[in-house]
Amino acid sequence: MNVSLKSELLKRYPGNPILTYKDLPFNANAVYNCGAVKFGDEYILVPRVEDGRRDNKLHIARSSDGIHFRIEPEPIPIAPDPETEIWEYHRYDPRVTYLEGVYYITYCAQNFGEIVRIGCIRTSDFKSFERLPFFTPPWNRNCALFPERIKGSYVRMERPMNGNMAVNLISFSPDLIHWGRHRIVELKPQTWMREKWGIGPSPIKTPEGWLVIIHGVWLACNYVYRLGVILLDLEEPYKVVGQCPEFILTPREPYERSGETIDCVFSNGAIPEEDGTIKVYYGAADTCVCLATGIIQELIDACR
Ligand code: M1P
Repeated sequence: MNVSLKSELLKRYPGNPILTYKDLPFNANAVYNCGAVKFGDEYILVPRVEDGRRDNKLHIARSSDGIHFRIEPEPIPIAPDPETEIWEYHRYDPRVTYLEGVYYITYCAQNFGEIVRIGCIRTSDFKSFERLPFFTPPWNRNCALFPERIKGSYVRMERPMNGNMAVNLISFSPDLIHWGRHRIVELKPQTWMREKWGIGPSPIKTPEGWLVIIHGVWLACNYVYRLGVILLDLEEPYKVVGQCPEFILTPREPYERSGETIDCVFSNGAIPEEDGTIKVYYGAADTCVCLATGIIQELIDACR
């Protein structure tokens, strides 16, 4: 039986947007898609900041309530890739994963040749950052680490691409350096995500599976980016054990429909709370940072 949701499962914070270019003390074009994590009592966002040249950098923003953030004016200092010494000039779509006592930030690294691949830095204090060698080969733009090893291996979901052709994989590693045993994520694409889809924030462990917020793209007159949710098997995470057939957030508000990219909600950061709710931070129209909240059990039930 087809059961429809009564409404989208994510509810917008009425004070959206929560971060814009006006929150920076310099000429910036936009502040959007951010990683998110709880660090002690502090909420930390890692937003994508597009400066006055439209070059993209990663910054840190801090908050005590998860709503009102103070963004640090200096970007995260990131050294060149330790093996090739390549220093990319665009860094975007950071995803933060707390793994074995360390915070890993995977991000899109794009250099002058416009080659995009995944870079990775790690930190334990959000003050100093260590860079790992390039995390993927070229042509990969969506990658998040799982927050724990599965059967002894580190795990990530990644999306290598060939133009607009993209495939989502689960890959395994013994050491966070060498990756293999790639398995395609067995998802049945829905109409609203038929062009492509990809991982959003780092997966969240629940008793019923890994809860993964995704984005999906539909081509109308333009690409329309929406959010959805799936549930992956705890032991074999390339197996989809649940999938909400409907989107859980679609561009409706003016700040989501108009901006650098029209009709776009895109999330790569979410924070589960102890009361069973989840804060989902999302970029709206590739222009500003917004907040929506949901109830974790409702998201799981919708996948079932
Ligand atoms: O412009 C929409 C999004 O496009 C890219 O996402 P994807 O590769 O998944 O289509 C990214 O540049 C993302 O930052 C952006 O919001």
